[in-house]
Amino acid sequence: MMPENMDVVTTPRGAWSAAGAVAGVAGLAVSHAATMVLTLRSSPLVAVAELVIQHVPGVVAERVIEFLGTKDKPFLVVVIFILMMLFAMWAGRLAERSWWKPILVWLGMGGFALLAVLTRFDATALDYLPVTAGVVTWIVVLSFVTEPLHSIDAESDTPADGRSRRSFIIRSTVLGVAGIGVGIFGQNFGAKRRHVEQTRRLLNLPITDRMPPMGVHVELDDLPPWQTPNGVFYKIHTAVVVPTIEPQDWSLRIHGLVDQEITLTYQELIDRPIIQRWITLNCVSNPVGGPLIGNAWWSGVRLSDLLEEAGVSAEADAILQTSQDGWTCGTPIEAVTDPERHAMLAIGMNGDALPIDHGFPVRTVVPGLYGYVSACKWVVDIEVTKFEDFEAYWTGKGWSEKGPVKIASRIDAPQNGDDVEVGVVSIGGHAWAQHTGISSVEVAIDGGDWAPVELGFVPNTDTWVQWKADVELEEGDHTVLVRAVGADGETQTGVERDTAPDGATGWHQIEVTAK
Ligand SMILES: Nc1nc2c(c(=O)[nH]1)N[C@H]1C(S)=C(S)[C@@H](COP(=O)(O)O)O[C@H]1N2
Ligand SMILES: [Mo]
Repeated sequence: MMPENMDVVTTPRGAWSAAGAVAGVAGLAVSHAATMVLTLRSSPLVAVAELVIQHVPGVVAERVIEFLGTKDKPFLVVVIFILMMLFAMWAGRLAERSWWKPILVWLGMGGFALLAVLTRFDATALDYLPVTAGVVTWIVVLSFVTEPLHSIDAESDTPADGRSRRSFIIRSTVLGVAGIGVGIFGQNFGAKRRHVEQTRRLLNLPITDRMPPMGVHVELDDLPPWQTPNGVFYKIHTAVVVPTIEPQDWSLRIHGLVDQEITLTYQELIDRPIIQRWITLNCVSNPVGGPLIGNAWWSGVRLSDLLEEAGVSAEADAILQTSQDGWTCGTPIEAVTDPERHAMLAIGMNGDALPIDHGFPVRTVVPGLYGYVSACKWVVDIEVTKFEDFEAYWTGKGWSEKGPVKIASRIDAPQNGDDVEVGVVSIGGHAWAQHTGISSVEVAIDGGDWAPVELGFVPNTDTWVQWKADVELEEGDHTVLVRAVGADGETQTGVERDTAPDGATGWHQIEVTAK
């Protein structure tokens, strides 16, 4: 028989260590998940192991490798993991008497991991994210799991203590399991994205790469290129975790007010005639002078052909597009049924298969309309319908139902606040009025008269155009204003309006100092 007082125990130190271990595992799992979801190369834990390998003296490393054969790296990762868990348990024990000491331990470990991650030669700007996510998880989980421990009375054993113990056990179990769950999700998602990325790279699509046409660039080195490379093309989507779709799993259904529904597989889509065009895409949320615009060589299947095959009913005035992640947009029917507009289901961007973040395997591109009403990424469903019968994602949030691109212009060089040399200064930038075209661009210095500038070549009216002006600047501060005139005779308005509900207006202005 056990004596009655056998289970009169103090808050066991083991409980504090266990809490630290739970937080430690959860944080590592979250950082691993973040690494996988962002498709970064390797987790902070692995980065730390690599840093150690780099800095261990050669002889030691050789001995270890000799001893362990090819298992040296997993072995090192396990050793680092155990070390981190010891630190985590220490942080847990510190939490008994102090709220800030454990945080110091976490920050120390995080700092070391950050060093390991950022000193890698292929570090990217995103690499700090998994470490940050891990440190935040450590801090939050530890304080949450240890909270009930604080109310356990070390001297006596009351019923309230029993409740606190139970609460502690439940919290640590739930968070431990949740942490591991997140890690497994991240692992699977990351593996999926890597797989889709591999499929994407191996695709042999009937598309071609194209150099920008002669003459599109004005002679000014500081301008961004006329063709925006995929890697720096702006990205806008509501999905936190973007869809990863294997081409063979993709299909598109065109239905609604049509004579005959069409369902297309990826293979059926790419077997159709392919059109390729230079088209500038821009976002309604782009402020005056802002960066949410890019120009690419798009390859795809003409949407008007497909809609003609489906047979659009005369009463339809819109298509409602839905992406695999449930985002929707409504596009005016005339913009997608007019063959001259070249609206397309794009499969290629700048000669490559569409990047995952830009809508792989298929997205819509409609020249002349802002992205939020037209450029559905990961598109899987097109319903021919009427505007009065639906509300799309952004129009349900106060943005205009229709979003034709407004004429606009931007100064790219010099930049606001730059110092320039006294004398002749070259100023340049971009102007656009997609599907209308730009007839001229003008600049005004220090509130003076508008003067026309030199324009680059454009292959069609759907791209932006580069412009350049050489102006004479005396010593001192100067303002530069730009405005564009459309091929339809419309002069860009100077009235300043916000991006909502249908696109910003106003002239882009910069200030420079000539020295
Ligand atoms: N599925 C989906 N497609 C989308 C969006 C989105 O949030 N989800 N955003 C739209 C918006 S607002 C713009 S401006 C363009 C941006 O396309 P990009 O990310 O390829 O530059 O995509 C459009 N297509
Ligand atoms: Mo947008």
